[in-house]
Amino acid sequence: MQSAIPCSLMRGGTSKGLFFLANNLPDDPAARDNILLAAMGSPDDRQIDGVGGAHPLTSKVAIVKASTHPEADVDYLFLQVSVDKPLVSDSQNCGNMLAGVGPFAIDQGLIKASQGKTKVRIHMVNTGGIAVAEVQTPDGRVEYGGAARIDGVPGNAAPVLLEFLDIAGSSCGQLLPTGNLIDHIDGLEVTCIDNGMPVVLIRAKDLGKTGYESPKELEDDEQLKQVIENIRLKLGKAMNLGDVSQKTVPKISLIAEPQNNGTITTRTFIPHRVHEAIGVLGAASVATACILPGTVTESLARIKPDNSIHLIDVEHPTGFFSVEIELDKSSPQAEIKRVALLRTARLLMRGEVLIPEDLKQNIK
Ligand code: NQM
Repeated sequence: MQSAIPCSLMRGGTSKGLFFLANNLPDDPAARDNILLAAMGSPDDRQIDGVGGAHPLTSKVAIVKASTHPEADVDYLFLQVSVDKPLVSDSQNCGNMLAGVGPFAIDQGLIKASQGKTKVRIHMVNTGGIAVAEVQTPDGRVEYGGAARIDGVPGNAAPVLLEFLDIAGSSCGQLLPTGNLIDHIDGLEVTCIDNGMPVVLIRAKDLGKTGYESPKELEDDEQLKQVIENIRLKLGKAMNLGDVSQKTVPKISLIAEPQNNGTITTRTFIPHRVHEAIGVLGAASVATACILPGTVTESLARIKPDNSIHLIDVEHPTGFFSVEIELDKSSPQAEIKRVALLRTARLLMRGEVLIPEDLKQNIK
């Protein structure tokens, strides 16, 4: 006999993973993590004995519950389940899985849907900010089908609009975690930024790359990966993230001039594999660096004439990620007022994940 835990398998943006109601998992993090490792089939390169997809982008978990936060409807805890190590990390948020949280909360009856569209206010437990997701709910139920398209996902689906009001410094305490627009490390100029996700931007050409390589080409370059990991470990401390050797932040984005009329091109290490696209909050951080004068993006990014709302098209290996950033021009430093973007999500399967007998004592 195995133990059965109710959950849903969902695509959120360009990621995929299991969504659980918190009361179906143990409260104790160690017991919970053992169950999640078993559910995903980690550690194993192929995750053959679990439902994980053998890549960090498909080895993700969202845990959702009704919120006690005064400004939120639900709490969302994101957990990254390592593919090849017995490790579950809450050190980062995930804006792609976030796209599935509103639909999941409505499907599970945590929130009552309105007629037409339903706004779900989500407390992002990992970083503490609030996101508002607008979910399509004609007839008072989640509609997954629709005409919206996002790069990195075939076909189309119902739009899920995501809006963030307070994500600057989400993990590092401030937008520019080192206090500088440019830092010098190992002979390179970099920009460290956290507008929802801690990211280090490096000009690809400074690392001997074009910035237009495929993820596989970059992943096959062992020397490059070592250089990037050394920089990441050093900058983790400088960005107030402490020892990041077991953490999945900061991300490293190699940047280059846009190739397809966008604002900038990116190739993003997350941090040991290269993203097939770019993370949601990762894109928000890169886009923000593009509108700050004096960062390493300055000679590369093509920014349209200045106004209070910037639409930044972040190019990535499988297309574009468009991020809208509204600045508060009345504040002396033109503070970021709002970040908005489009995602889609889809419920793929609903049921129970089965956990081996020896973990049974940990299951509620
Ligand atoms: O940056 C991958 C993803 C992510 C994270 C990663 C994300 C985000 O695409 O908000 O969505 O950078 O680890 O799921």
